[in-house]
Amino acid sequence: MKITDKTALIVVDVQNDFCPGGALPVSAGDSVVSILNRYADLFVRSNAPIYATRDWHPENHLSFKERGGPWPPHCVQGTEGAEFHPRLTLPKNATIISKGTDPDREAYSGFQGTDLTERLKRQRIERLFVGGLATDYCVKNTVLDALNAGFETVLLEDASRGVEVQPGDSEKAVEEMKKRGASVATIDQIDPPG
Ligand code: VGL
Ligand code: ZN
Repeated sequence: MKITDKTALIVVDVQNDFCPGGALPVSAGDSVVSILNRYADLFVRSNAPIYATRDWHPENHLSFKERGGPWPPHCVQGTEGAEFHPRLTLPKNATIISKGTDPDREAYSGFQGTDLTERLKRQRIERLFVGGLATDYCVKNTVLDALNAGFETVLLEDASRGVEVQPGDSEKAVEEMKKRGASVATIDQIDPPG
């Protein structure tokens, strides 16, 4: 698989709260960091754009338990938990997409309530490589929305981990993404740049 200037990398929600020690930890969530750094390096060397989404909730977000939602408070704007993992090395020109900022709306997908589609179309991007946290929520919804928006979409399986509220949720999510037309890749399948 080749990275061209029509390919973008979407790094999904690699934030402290989704890593061990955070408010809504994904088991071994931090294990995606070093592999995503390798993907990011390949994209930089290929002059291909990198986007990083972040869950960026107000304090009173409807997904939080005190408002009847399913989750403990997490990724509250301006807190350390909402920061990207300290070992994630994104280039300075990476585009950050904040989502879930409306207190009254859930937004698992990086496309929901953001200008991500317009930005990608403006850059003439045709294919997306998507990895991060969590496979069974934000990665899944981002991949499905990408397919709906007409992008050829590749799930980076070695760079994604799930919350697994129920065991097997990640595997189910991967099956659903594939059924809807996503392909799946690992880093050994990417052609070296140049
Ligand atoms: C996510 C649960 C709640 C995610 C975000 O990034 O997958 N999961 N908010
Ligand atoms: Zn959230």
